[in-house]
Amino acid sequence: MTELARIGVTGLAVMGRNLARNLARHGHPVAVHNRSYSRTKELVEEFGHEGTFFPAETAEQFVASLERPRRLVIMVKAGGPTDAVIDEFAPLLEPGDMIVDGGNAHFADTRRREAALRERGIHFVGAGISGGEEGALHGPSIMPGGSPESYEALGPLLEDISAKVDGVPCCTHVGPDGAGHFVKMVHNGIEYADMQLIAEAYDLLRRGAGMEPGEIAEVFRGWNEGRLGSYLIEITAEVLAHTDAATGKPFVDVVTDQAEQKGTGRWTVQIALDLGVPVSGIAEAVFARSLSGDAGLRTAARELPGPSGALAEPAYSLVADVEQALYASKIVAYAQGFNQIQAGSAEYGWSIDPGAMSTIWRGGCIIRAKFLDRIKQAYDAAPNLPSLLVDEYFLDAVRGAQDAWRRVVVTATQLGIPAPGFSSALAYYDGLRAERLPAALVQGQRDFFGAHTYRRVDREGAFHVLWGGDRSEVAS
Ligand code: NBP
Repeated sequence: MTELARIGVTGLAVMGRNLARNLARHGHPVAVHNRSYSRTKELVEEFGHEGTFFPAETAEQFVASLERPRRLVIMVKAGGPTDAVIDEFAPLLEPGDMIVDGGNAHFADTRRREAALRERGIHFVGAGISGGEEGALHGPSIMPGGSPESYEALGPLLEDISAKVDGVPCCTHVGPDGAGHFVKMVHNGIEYADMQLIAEAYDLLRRGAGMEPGEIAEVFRGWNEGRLGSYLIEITAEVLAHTDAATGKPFVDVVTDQAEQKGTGRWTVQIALDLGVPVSGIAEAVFARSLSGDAGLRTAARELPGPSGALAEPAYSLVADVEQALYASKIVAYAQGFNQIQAGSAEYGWSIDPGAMSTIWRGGCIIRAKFLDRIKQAYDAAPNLPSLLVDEYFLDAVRGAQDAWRRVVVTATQLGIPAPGFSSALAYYDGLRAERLPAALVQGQRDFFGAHTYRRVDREGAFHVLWGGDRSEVAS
């Protein structure tokens, strides 16, 4: 009997190529295919010795080289190319076969594709994959959606090639249809928030405390040994310590200060608006990137008056305060992201286990961090936790951090250093804990101009004041 491939990967740019190599290195015979055959050839020529590859020039050859039920992974550019590849391969497949989309698809597209392929008996699995190029090769965090049945056939393979932390794979079945891509989207949103908070911490230490990038790198190295320990803190230290070879200047000083984005952060905020979940940390991060990128507006506004941005004396005590502010704001960003996952899960009936998500984010992915263990513990203790902020550990952490957090926001404001992540996180926190919010006044305004009615604190029902008349209250 001819040997067949256990799984196939089509789309062999950086991600697909490394994922295929990862599968082969784990002893899984893998079929490989790409629109332009040159990539397929290159992969096999360069890395053929790493395992068993079945190079295919055509879609038909590719499908024919897969054992049944077929497992076919698509790793192409998200959007139109994914649909084009599905249209090409679906007619060649049989009921029971599985298509995995490992690209960064919008979860709504995944829902649409899953429903259409389900009609034809084909399982469509939208799988979020995080960790970039290196993760795909050495072990990413994998967030697969789709049917539980398809996970039975795919799960062991995906878990095998995923990152492991304490022997636990960073891959689990997230939930049906688009659940995997939804969770990957929120993961990326949290990544945006995390990066923005770190950038604000750097800005405060650089401009506020007057520290040099090399010194700040050392601070980040120290933080990485503590509760903030994470991939993003670790690489921040590396970037800050790097010197530009051409000029001898700190690398961070020769890079244009205009952050780019590919869209997953924006999606997270758009969907959060639809779900009515405040993810202000993620939103501020997306807006901060947009502001940084609007060169024309920034040039036009350069002369706006404000403080100079430096403390009178170098203030090394700011370092400890910023660490506290960073930790507290990070907790808020994650709390908001997990609330969005819970809201999405309720909206679409996905039954996502938030504790399991923190488990699979502990390794492989960009937001891997020590404190994800704490998040797991929090959801294990209370699966329906309304907010991470009310978990005992995080409550204690924020209680301990908040004086410093408030000082940092005040200092940033006084120095004219923008800290939208730190300050919006604090505003969210204060909003949550307020006994009375000014929303009562907003309800009054809405009733005044639009007769939108309001509810009372002391009686059931909806009411309206006859604002244009004698201002008596009527039940509506
Ligand atoms: P790209 O997103 O750069 O896509 C390039 C691949 O798509 C090539 O294989 C290309 O084939 C193929 N392709 C295109 Br473009 N249009 C096609 C079409 N109409 N039909 C068939 N194939 C088509 O690759 P990537 O950076 O490896 O990312 C792959 C997926 O993984 C994306 O969805 C990405 O968002 C996601 N992702 C990337 C990262 C990362 O760090 N890069 C991390 C996590 C997820 P060709 O060779 O013939 O042009």
